Amino acid sequence: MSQHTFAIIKPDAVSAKYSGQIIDIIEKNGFKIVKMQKLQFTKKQAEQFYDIHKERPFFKELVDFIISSFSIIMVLEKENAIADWRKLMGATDPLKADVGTIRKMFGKNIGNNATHGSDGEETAKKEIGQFYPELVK
Ligand code: FUP
Repeated sequence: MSQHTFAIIKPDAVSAKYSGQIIDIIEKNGFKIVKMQKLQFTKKQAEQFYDIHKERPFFKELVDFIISSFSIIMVLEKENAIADWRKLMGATDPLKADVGTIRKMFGKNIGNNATHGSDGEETAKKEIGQFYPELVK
């Protein structure tokens, strides 16, 4: 069954002009881009988006990074979209990510790791709903 996931091309990758290459990889791997928007997260949007990490030591760093510059947010559609997008991104730490994954190719370090992807069905619904409530009704 077709599934939606929430993806972000993060400020490090947008600033480095990797967006085109990353979007190309997304399309070549069979994802349909249902929604796409370039925006700069506000502090409020970032804190809501990352609220599951609010007790973790890197929370402030995470928020400061995502609000630092423009991101591209997307809703991707595909069979098994959530797991397949995470597989295509690779491990959170680009140094540990497999060859051929987006984070290996475009990520700098565990914070500046080029992309985000929802980690499960509930998270996908929450993340998509923050920006596109009409899709999760
Ligand atoms: P992922 O689901 O792969 O994005 O990874 P996590 O949910 O574990 O982490 C979310 C974000 O927090 C990562 F994209 C980067 C950041 N992070 C750190 O900055 N330091 C850490 O030790 C772990 C995660």
